[in-house]
Amino acid sequence: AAPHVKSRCPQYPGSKIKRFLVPDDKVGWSQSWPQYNAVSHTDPSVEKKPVWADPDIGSFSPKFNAVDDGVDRTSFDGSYKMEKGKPLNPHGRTGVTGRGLLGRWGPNHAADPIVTRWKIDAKKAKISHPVSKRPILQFVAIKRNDCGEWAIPGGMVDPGEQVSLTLQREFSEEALNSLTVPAPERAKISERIGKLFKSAGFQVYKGYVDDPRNTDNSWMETVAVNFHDESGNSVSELPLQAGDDAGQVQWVDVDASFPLYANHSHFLELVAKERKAHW
Ligand code: RP5
Ligand code: MG
Ligand code: MG
Repeated sequence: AAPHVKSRCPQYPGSKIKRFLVPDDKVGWSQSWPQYNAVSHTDPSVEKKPVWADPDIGSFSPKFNAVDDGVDRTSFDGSYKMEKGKPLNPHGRTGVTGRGLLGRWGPNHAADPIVTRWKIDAKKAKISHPVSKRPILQFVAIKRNDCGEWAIPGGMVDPGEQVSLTLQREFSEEALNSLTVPAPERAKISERIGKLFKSAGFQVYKGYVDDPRNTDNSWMETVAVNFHDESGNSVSELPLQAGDDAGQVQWVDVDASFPLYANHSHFLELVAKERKAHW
């Protein structure tokens, strides 16, 4: 696999921290590099000991590479190594040690709902791309409040939570603003999207996320699932409204040139391939 890139972004998000620069050929832990001097950083929001974060190592020794007290500390990449009691990022060096903005030591599990429909014209005919000649997919994208980048409306899996529920809950919170709409409306929303999310969906990706928050000891992993509204009459008809950690929400054309957060673009490429859509 290509070495992670966003996980080595020069400036650590939400801070003034500059990562220790890691060249491509020094990413892998198997490359000995005595001069490596990563910057230690754990964000104050994590040090405050919120419910979603682990305590500091030392006072805390969870079962790594296992499901521990409802928290999934296993990695999709297999067994990860430990160094001085801390998990080692399976994709290599990042230039930062500690947890940065992430709550968990080791893998931080998320789920990414990719909700799609076909782009149609006024007569409801599918629109094809002039160059690729393939029909254009659209997906529900949110603009993240933390960094201003467009992204899939994903979120963290709560301890003990089924991933299928995380997918639906995060979509409802970020793209339909379920946390603040009045109760009767919320019921209508959950009925409508419940049908779409109960359908099998296409599992697009399962594994490491090249997320800018990753460190040598903490990293993101996700399960990305595509829920496709083929007829355009389920979610397509719901009014989108940004909520929680999303500042904006809209249907965006699936296209290689649209920049997205972390490696979300890769997930959309896989969706486009599966649906034989334009990329
Ligand atoms: C990304 O962070 C995942 O792919 C997912 O979209 C997201 C989860 O983090 P939050 O949105 O909860 O910050 O790595
Ligand atoms: Mg969320
Ligand atoms: Mg989110």
